[in-house]
Amino acid sequence: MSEFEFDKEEFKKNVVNAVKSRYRKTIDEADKQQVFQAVAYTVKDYIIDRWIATHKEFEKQDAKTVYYMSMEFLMGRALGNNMINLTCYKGVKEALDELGFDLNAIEDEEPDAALGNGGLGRLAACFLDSLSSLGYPAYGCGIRYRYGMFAQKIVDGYQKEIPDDWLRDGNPFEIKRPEYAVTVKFGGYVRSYTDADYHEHYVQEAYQSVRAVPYDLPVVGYNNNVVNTLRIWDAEPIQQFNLDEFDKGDYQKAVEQENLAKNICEVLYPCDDHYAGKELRLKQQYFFVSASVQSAVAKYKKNHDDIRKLHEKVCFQLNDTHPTVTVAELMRILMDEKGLSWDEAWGVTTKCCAYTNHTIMAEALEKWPIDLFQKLLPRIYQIIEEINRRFVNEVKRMYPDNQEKIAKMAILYDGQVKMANLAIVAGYSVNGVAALHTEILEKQELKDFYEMMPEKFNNKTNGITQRRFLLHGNPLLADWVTDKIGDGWITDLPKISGLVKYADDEKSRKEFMQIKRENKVRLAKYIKEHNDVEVNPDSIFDVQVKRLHEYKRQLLNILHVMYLYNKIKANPDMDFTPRTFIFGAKAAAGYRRAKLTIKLINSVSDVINNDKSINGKLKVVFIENYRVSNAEIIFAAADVSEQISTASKEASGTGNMKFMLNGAMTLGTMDGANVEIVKEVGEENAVIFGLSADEVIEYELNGGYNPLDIYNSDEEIRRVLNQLVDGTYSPADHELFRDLYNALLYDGVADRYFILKDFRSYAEAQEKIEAKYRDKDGWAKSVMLNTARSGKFSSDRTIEEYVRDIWHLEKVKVEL
Ligand code: 26V
Repeated sequence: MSEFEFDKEEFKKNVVNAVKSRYRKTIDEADKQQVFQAVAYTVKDYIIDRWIATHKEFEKQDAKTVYYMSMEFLMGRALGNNMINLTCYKGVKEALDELGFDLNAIEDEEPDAALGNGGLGRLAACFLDSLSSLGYPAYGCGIRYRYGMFAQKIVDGYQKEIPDDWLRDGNPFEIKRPEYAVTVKFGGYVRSYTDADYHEHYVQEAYQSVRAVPYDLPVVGYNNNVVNTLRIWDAEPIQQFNLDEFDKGDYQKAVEQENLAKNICEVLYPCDDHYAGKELRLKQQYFFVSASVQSAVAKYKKNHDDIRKLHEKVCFQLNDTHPTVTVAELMRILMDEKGLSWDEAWGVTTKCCAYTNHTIMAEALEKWPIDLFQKLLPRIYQIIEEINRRFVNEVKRMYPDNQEKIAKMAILYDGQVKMANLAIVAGYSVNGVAALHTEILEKQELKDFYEMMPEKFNNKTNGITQRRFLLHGNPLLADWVTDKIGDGWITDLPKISGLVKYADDEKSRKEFMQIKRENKVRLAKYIKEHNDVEVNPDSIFDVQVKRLHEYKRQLLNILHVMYLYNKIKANPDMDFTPRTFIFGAKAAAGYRRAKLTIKLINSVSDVINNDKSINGKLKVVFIENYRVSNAEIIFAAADVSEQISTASKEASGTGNMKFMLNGAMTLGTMDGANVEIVKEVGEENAVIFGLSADEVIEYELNGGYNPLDIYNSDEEIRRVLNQLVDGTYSPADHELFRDLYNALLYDGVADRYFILKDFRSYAEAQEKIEAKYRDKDGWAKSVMLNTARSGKFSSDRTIEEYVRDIWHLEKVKVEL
């Protein structure tokens, strides 16, 4: 493929002109934000031609398209990634240098598009990058939240949530497409009648409606001219102020429609752990699903007559249960608007929809109270009722007199609409996101469904895009890799195994570790600027960054830090390799225990970082406002990747893969994709500890275990626990951390996440890490092999598997 020919002089001219026409300023008068905007608009001009050409090509080839339906897309910043994928990053860097600007500083002017919480949202973003880079036709369908994931401030050790007004300065890459706006209806009731031909008709009456207006964002493929679309929907009132209705005295209705529109896209729910029957969330789900399905059907109808063949050109992938109303909305459109019979509509729908499960945590499974659901979506509810009636009959036929099967599998049960059951019944594919996770779905969580319809189940182990997380995030290592093995790895990550042979070469090991050190210096600088803490780049950078959850066990990590600190205090001369423990995590605003864990980490950090007597052997840093942009810097600098979830709870994890790619060693449990990572890299190049998933599940079936046995018999653990409540880390209020103490020892199910049970095994694993690190050559070899054997974990591989087994798309070639 021909590299895009970047004309530096012309680029400079365009940027200078953009600053002039947008801000009436010369380039030397412009501030960094203005230069960012000018550069972004200039880059967008390169994208536009490719975007148009891509869609011409899709139409010409009449290509099948996947619609990736997701409440979350955690895109991060766009400028750097777009330049990388256009292959003009270095050219732009030079151009800006010559204009007197530092590209890194200009990139820092862009707010993250944080339209997601964590793993599920970032996976969606990596998938879009891979779809474009592989040349597959795709739309991401989501919501244009006015406020994304909150910005986190740490005040007195506590998390404070600040609204993330990410659109304040405008989004240079988006295009509003009012010509594709559609109407979405809520509430009212369903009137039915039979026409002269004895056809039943259903009409929603007395509803409220909003106008769904799409904004399109380009998703640029790597060096292939392909540009797909992330289509995010905004809600506007149908009429700004309806004088007509006002005149009729229907003032209230006009105001209600305006409020409905204002509320729907206001915020991303900043939680990913706990289902709560929030009406607004259901409104959000139906809003973006209805708009997306309507626009997909309209697009299909433009070039095709027979709606009965929709599945030949369209596939909806449901990213978790959140967009599951897709099923009923498509049935509604096919029957009520296109006149298909139930059986015809069902035939099409069940060939169009596929579902991905991302969690087995029972609290996260979506179920809506029937009355709420029915009131908000009366026609959709009717359709779900009928789907349920037919499915329950089928279950009764297969398992006569088996009430338990119905209790577990029915879509409507116990006054609730169970979204996972609907997705499984109507979807033609159900996939988990790592081998272990899929196995647990089949054998435990979804066992009954698996027995009834095994052909639907399959695994798609997650992946990440190497273009953001190595090429953009770690330019030093990326250049070094390319130097050694060529640049094939950028579009074919398994080629990175060409590095294996360099792991035995002393000079290469030195180079690799020198790059790691420079990346540690870069992170140390970031920490100094943001936390005002000095960290030693020659210490082990031991990192846990991810959402804060009890099951992810940040508490295990910090308890172990407290334990180490006790040891060093007791024996100041002990042989100890200096360590920097780095945390980054947002907690859901209403998740008290998670927020208290953040406070604990910061309190421990305060005590330890200020204790001169330990000579800087230990440092603890909590990085504020963890997000995609600083994640790139953090992964590049890590020595140790903490993946310490209670086995069976982490469906896959994707941070684990980003660390591996950047040459960090995994310290983890046999959970999620860690299992596959260890298999690729070899047991000798990772450190594994703790209970297995089977053991955890076995304990759980027996109601847990008794942590007091450990507390009573292990003096060191007891000391650490007592320090939670004796004021060591909270001198002003000894009771501050009582809740954590109680959760570990006394709560209903005490130590539900097996922290004390795994503590000793974790502490030993940490000793192994230290021993390995001391063997400089051995360590360098191991972490190089981590990079070299990360090939499997590219989202390009994941997408190829989705295409092969579920979506059946053709690649499209775009020439300019
Ligand atoms: C669930 C809920 C429940 C209702 C409230 C809002 C909300 C928002 C998101 C979710 C889904 C959480 C599931 C999730 O993020 N799973 C993560 O998915 C990653 C990608 O597959 C995977 O790597 C992580 O292991 C898994 O925790």
